[in-house]
Amino acid sequence: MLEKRDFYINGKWVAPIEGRDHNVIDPSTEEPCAVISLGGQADADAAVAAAKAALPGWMATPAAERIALVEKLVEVYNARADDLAQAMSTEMGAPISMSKSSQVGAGTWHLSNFIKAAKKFDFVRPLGDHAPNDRIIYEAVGVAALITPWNWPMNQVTLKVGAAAIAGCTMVLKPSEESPLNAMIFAELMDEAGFPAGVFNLVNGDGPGVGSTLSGHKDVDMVSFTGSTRAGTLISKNAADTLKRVHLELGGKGANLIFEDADEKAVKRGVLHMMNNTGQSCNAPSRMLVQRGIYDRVVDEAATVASKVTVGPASEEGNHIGPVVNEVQWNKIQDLIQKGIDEGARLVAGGTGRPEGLNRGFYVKPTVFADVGRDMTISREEIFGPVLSIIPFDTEEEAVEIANDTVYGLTNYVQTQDGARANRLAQQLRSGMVEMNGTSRAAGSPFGGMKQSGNGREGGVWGIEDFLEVKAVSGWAAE
Ligand code: TXE
Repeated sequence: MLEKRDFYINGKWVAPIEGRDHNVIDPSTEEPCAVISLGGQADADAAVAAAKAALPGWMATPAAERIALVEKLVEVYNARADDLAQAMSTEMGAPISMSKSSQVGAGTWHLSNFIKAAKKFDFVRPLGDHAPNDRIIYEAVGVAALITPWNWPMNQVTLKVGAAAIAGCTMVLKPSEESPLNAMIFAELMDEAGFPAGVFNLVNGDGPGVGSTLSGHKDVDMVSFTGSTRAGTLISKNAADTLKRVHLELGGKGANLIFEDADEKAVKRGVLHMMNNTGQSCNAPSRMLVQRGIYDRVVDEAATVASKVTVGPASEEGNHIGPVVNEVQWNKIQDLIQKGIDEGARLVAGGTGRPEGLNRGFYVKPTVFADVGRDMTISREEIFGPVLSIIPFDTEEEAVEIANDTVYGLTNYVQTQDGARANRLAQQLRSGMVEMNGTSRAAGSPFGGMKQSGNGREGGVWGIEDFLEVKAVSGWAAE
């Protein structure tokens, strides 16, 4: 069992001031795989003080030097990719092949995109030809608290740390208490890359403890949070007293609109996308909206595809799906599947209980419901498990109305070979992202949501700008 009780503050691994032991549980086996410390207010205070002290020096560091350190980070990150993947598979249950490819790979991708965007970014620029003595200075927001979840752990950590570092912010990372181990390796990498002491700090803790201390802290200028809408609301309220900037990337209930002219792989792609990461993605296409003329065929195909998705331990190579992260999530998913049945949706694949032969571990059956009513609980709540809801529609207008009839607005998907319709829908769907016909957003594209899916954007130049203030200067002297 690993002993990982320390925090990374001011360039050193230090013992907690108020730590209490916390078992990290391997969801594939339900056994503890490490003991970490959950810190308290004093630990959060110490990390914030270090970040505050390092801020002036880091802000004054030329952008090119900050970028060079992020380049070094990519190098050391890639060299430790296997360790990162191993840690996250053990603590959050992503199958090892997937951890190595998409989970850890996402970090390399985001950091590289930030570097490209930053090299073209003018931190000081003219207002315009009409105002030769005006300048716009893009300046770090200040000390940033970065609070991350467990589902795509390195994806989320790199999106925040990479952007904050390039912008000139100093930071305190509080990773999820469910997936602290890969974040601790990441802290070693920040150290190895050579970031000055205090620029990056890591404190483990839970939401009500370290999380809420950071979001309410008077010396924290910004909170960047990814997680549940529930916690995002609490963070916003807690941050209100100090009016700090709050960036939120929250839940989703994405619709995948499948029209009669969709390409032949659309249904399989939609089901597998839903099951990816065991359904634990905020942008999962969890509502499949299907046009009536192909409805029966699509339901049959979706059920067949889902029933062929295999489930197994994270340590096994292959393209199966792993367990969900913990018992709370497992119970929540079971309750929602049961609600789907009780409220009258037609179960066509999966169901409650563990898949055959997997009696220990938080495994869920890949599940598909057909004839789902738009007001049923499974249509409205983010399930965060491998559960797909299929809903019929007749017209394009009706499809848009159903898709937009949710408190969330993160990602929607459209499957049609009619280009004019696809473009029309891209404008009508109320979400931060719309992906057509199996395409995925290119490097540097912004990630984020509307409505209760949050605010702000991560990735590329937009991600960097979220950590920057815009300062207007007049009377700039000619140089
Ligand atoms: O999330 P929490 P949970 C959704 C998904 C899932 C549900 C619950 O629907 O089923 O959330 O997951 C920290 N102040 N998403 O309970 O609690 C917490 O310590 C400050 C969507 O695991 O939001 C952790 O670091 N911080 C999502 C982080 O918030 C607080 C990813 C996430 O935990 C806090 C994960 C507080 N009061 C879950 N309370 C996505 N957008 O991808 C908790 N935290």
